[in-house]
Amino acid sequence: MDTNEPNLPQTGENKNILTIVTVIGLVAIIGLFIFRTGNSSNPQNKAVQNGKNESSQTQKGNNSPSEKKMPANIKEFTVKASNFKYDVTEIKVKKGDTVRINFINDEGFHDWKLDEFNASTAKLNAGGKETIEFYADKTGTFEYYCSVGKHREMGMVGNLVVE
Ligand SMILES: [Cu+2]
Repeated sequence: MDTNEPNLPQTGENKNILTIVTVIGLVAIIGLFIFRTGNSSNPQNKAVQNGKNESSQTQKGNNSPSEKKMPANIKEFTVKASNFKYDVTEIKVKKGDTVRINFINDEGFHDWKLDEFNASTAKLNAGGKETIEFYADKTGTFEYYCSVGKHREMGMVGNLVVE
């Protein structure tokens, strides 16, 4: 209805509009003030919320790139080497496990190597230790072995079974 007569030069009406605009402006300013005060009176809530947001973001950051590799399923084994064998010759895990090998060389010069998973320790002297980890992403039976000299042919081997 007002839009039908927008150019009416009635100063009275213009004044009314000005008043209304002023009142709306004041209400908006007061509302903004109350809103701000309300927020700043709860700094703890804000901090907690921020903390929550940050922690959930960090968790997301950890989860998304390696969701399958989450360390929920770390299977840990200690394998000792001597001349010319391992004390553990069968390791069984499930597909999706992260396998951790604590390799200890008790005697001689040996390593622990598993080609299919690109896993290997350094060649260690007696008394040497090394821990390696790899992700068992496929099922099957895979032979781990010592790559020093002819140790593999001499029977310095074992099997990783991924079910
Ligand atoms: Cu060896």
